[in-house]
Amino acid sequence: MSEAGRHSLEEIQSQPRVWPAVLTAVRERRDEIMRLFAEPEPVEEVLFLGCGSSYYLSLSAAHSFVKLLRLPARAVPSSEVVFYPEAVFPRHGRTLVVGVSRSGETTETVVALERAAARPGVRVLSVSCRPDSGLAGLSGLHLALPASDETSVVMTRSFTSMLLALVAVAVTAAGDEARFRALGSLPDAAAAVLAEAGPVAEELGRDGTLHRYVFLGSGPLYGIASEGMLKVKEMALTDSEAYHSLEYRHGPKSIADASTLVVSLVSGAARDEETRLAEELSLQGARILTIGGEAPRGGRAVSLHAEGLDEWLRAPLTVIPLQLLAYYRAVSRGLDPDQPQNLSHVVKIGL
Ligand code: F1P
Repeated sequence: MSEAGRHSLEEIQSQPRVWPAVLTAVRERRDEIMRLFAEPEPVEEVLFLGCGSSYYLSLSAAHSFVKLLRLPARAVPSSEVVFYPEAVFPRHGRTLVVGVSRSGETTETVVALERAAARPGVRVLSVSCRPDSGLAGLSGLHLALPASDETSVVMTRSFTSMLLALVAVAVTAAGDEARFRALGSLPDAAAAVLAEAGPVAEELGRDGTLHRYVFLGSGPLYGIASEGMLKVKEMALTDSEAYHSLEYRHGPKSIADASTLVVSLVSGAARDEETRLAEELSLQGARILTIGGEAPRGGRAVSLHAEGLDEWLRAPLTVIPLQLLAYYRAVSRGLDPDQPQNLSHVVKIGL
């Protein structure tokens, strides 16, 4: 194996090994999690803050909070809280603000969390990969996942680990023991996805006829599609786009052709329509890769090895083929996905 991308590949492949520690970290804080949601009064709404990959994983996590806790939950980029607080906090409610950041040091997220924590009725949960992160001191409860931290600039296992932690928090707060046990099956499923997706991602990632990557996802998978888009841009310096699946018909599909790879993340709720869309795009000439569903004739498919698991619980698995695709695309272009051009491990600015 060449040196370029060594850390990214190791970190992608380590996901089945590091996820059990994530579930343990959440399990150990069970009582504190229950108290955070219930005291002094039950939480009324949840707001996730993050930047880049941490924002995208928050988009997906918000869906699991809505589904499992029946609470209004949404995610916004941290900078929106800094510059447009009145749009983000339209009223004073009992809000749980969840700060998400691998480093725990990204300026917008630290400032947004400081400002959110100062508002009446707000309680703060944060998740990062650093126990000594700047977010910890701002939070009523801080979940640190040090085994999921990374050497590579781009986020891979930290993305899935922080997403898994937040899904596990929602399951814990819902008191749903059966679903918590079901999460325990994800590391084995991740190993199976890695094994199946590897050769497919390598073949497509090395295919020099593909010049545009499009990621489609609905509901909890839109944040995952966005992360796929970001991985391909960051690691492989390749044009990529992400859309809510059916939005793709509303204009963007006009330029899908044989040089376009459409990666369709197949959901639970919109499965039939997403399958029809993939068939339509294949007939138009685009190349298709489906994740978690049937591929149209001539397309490729990767399964998630998690039948029976709700779509918002299996979301962390869905990211793995996208990480591999970006990795192989990068190394086939002679790039080093560990150190992408113009990017740094943490973004610190003067706010
Ligand atoms: C997130 C982030 C990444 C991006 C870049 C800089 O930071 O913006 O999404 O890939 O490497 O950091 P964090 O707040 O999660 O540490």
